[in-house]
Amino acid sequence: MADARKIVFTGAAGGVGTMTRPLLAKLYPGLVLSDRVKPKDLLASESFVAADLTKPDEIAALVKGADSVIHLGGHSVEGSWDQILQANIIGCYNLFEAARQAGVKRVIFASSNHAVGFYPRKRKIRTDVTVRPDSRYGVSKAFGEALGALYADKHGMAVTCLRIGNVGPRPLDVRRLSIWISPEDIVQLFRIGLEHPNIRFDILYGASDNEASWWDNSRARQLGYRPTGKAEDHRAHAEAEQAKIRPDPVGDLFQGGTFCSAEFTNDVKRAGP
Ligand code: 15L
Repeated sequence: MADARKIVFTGAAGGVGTMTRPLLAKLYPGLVLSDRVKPKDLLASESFVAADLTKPDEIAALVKGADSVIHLGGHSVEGSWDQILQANIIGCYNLFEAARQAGVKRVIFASSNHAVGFYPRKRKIRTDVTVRPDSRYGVSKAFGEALGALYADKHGMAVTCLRIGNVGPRPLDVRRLSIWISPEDIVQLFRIGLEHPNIRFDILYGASDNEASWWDNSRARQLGYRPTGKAEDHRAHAEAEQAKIRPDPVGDLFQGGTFCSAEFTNDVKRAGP
């Protein structure tokens, strides 16, 4: 039976949107997808509203009457300051503000591991560490988390920020053995954000059950998260792919990898906590 709630899913045409849509369609028939361009393969149970995050009127029309929003929209990698500013800073503000005005109760915000990318790989971190972004993109994700906290504390919105590692069918390289998440597991986290009665403001790591994890995800487990993906099952593939990549003297030390080494001009001993 269709969920009576209107649930909006931004960034539906992007990589994570494309991987999770078929799973979400089964759980939430009636899901309202949004992006700037319509996905070609719209299912009968999905509807689509085109909207540009930088246009407040379009976002207001999108979230009107919505109960919840899964916000994946925006620029999903490092970009120029203007790209990040428009899509991830102004766009994220427009989304939260339109959601508040429309009385949206829950927002799931796609944050990223790059909000904390300058933590060394040898350190296991919890979700309450100081942010250490590794890029303008990472800064925008820290900004989105801060906005989420503001709307939760000031307006009572139930906000779940997912510091997503890397979503895909399997880990792409050795770094991803620590941060990989399967599409099924990220959908579990979306469901927690959409349904768990105890959410006020939470930051959770978007990672599967990875033996080599750098993250303490005990809060997610407390909320019922039971990941089924195990990066170790794909170690041989990840190592074979890693062998094709040149060593990165900066990126290989830090959790954010190449996002840390890009544009890096510091002495490596002075970087990270
Ligand atoms: C991210 O935040 C990006 O959206 C994704 O494209 C990957 O680069 C991922 O992080 C990663 O760290 O592997």
